[in-house]
Amino acid sequence: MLGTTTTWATLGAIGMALGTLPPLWGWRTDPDRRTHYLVLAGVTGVAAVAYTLMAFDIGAVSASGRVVSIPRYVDWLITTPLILLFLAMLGETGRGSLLRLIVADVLLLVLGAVAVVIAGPIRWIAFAGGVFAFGVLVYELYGRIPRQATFSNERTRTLFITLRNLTIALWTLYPVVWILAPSGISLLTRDMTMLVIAYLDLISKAAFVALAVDGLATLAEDDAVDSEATPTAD
Ligand code: RET
Repeated sequence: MLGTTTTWATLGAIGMALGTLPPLWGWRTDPDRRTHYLVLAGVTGVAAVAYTLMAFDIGAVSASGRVVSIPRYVDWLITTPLILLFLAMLGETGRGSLLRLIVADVLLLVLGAVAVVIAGPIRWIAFAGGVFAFGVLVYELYGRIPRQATFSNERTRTLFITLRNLTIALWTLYPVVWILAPSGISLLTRDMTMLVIAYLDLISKAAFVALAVDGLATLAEDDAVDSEATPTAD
């Protein structure tokens, strides 16, 4: 059984479940940043459920001779907006930019899923549309948000930049894997694709969440030092 889709999905489920523990701990201990921690727990928590379903091969649909995993795309549709929401919360850039990010994100995922299931060359047009939407998302994260952001302090800005760079670097690999996988030119088998995507998902979710929790904990320590230094200030 080693090396099959089931094995990688099971390992993914375990990794995501473990990755949910640090934000739950933060949620209990830091009442000032409960929403931040809840968003982070959602990222890995939802993925843990999706990977459990995939480990049991639930929700795999065949179309045009290819398999699209419904739990995978539903997971992405819920959790990638949560990742973007967390980044937008750090920058406090307002609703407009969050909306642009989420519309671009949902669009690229829907186009990617459509491109898996439809037949003929038109699927490559859907894929190209997805890549274009990804370009809009990158522009927003690299260009606009850093210009408009009102970071509450330097540490928050650094945390944003670290997490944003990790996100863009890893997300860029997904369309590359899409092309190499059975969805594209079939250079990778279905098992290998599951391994590579599980690995990418673990870094872009569990590692993102771990770094974010660490960053939030440092911000909480700073708050504590500040209030000790100026006990009368609110
Ligand atoms: C697709 C194909 C269409 C073009 C593009 C894609 C990008 C997908 C991305 C997925 C990110 C998923 C993450 C999951 C975390 O667990 C849909 C493959 C651009 C960026 C971060």
